[in-house]
Amino acid sequence: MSIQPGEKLVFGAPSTLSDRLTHYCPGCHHGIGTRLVAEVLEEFGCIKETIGVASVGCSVFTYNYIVADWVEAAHGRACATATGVKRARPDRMVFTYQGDGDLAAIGFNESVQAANRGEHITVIFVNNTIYGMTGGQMAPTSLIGQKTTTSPRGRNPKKEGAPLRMAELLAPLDGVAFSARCAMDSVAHVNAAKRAIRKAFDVQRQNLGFGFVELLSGCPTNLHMDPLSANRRVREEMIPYFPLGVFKDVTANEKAGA
Ligand SMILES: Cc1ncc(C[n+]2csc(CCOP(=O)(O)OP(=O)(O)O)c2C)c(N)n1
Ligand code: SF4
Repeated sequence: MSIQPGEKLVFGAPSTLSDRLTHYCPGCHHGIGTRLVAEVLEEFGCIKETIGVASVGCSVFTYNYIVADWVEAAHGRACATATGVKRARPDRMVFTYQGDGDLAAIGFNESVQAANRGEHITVIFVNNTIYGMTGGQMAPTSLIGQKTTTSPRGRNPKKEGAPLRMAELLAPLDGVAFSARCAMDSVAHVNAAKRAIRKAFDVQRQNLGFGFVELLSGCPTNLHMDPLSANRRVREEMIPYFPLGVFKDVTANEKAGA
């Protein structure tokens, strides 16, 4: 939108985002995650050298919004696809943007193996504790007692195990340079999420290894909540189980050891 005489732009969209309206439901945090990635790529001035790998899930249309080059991966295979892309074009900034069904269920093996190999890719993992696109099935991250279409009596840890904490699970692997969990339910948390995303791209720029950011998110549609309640759920139910923080940062270790 052009600025008229006498008007001052106080909050604009990054040049790395297209003008298209998003398909995300009202109150979905995918829009915030998409914007944060776009802002970081704009700040790094590397959008023309960036290749995104789209996963399968509500996040897939991110390729319509961030104006990088994109490759579409099969469901769960984003880290494997990104491995090939980065190895073929090590001069490119390569990232995946994946949901919890995609990364932690069908793609669990590909994700862990890529992290363990220390692939120089950045992985943005949107954890909304449910399969969004397909109508609300249980994910590996669904909370204990959470009712979904495939756990109508609530997730039972004796049958389905405890929810996976991916940021902590990946952090000890040698190939991982950065692993953090953030949330998108408040301005302070969104700002922290942006710092973590910047760091996860920065370790790739420095060829230090695998960069991972988990973003706790709401899915009002499949949780059958209004946007405010879904936001509150992140704070009151998700964060107590999925603590926020940086679980590994090799650059911090280097500084501490220097
Ligand atoms: C091989 C394969 N199996 C299953 C599906 C169906 N499917 C599409 S999206 C999806 C789950 C998406 O959930 P999630 O990754 O949590 O992302 P969200 O939609 O919540 O962002 C599934 C199971 C598929 N497309 N391909
Ligand atoms: S179904 Fe859920 S994850 Fe998908 S766009 Fe809607 S709110 Fe977001």
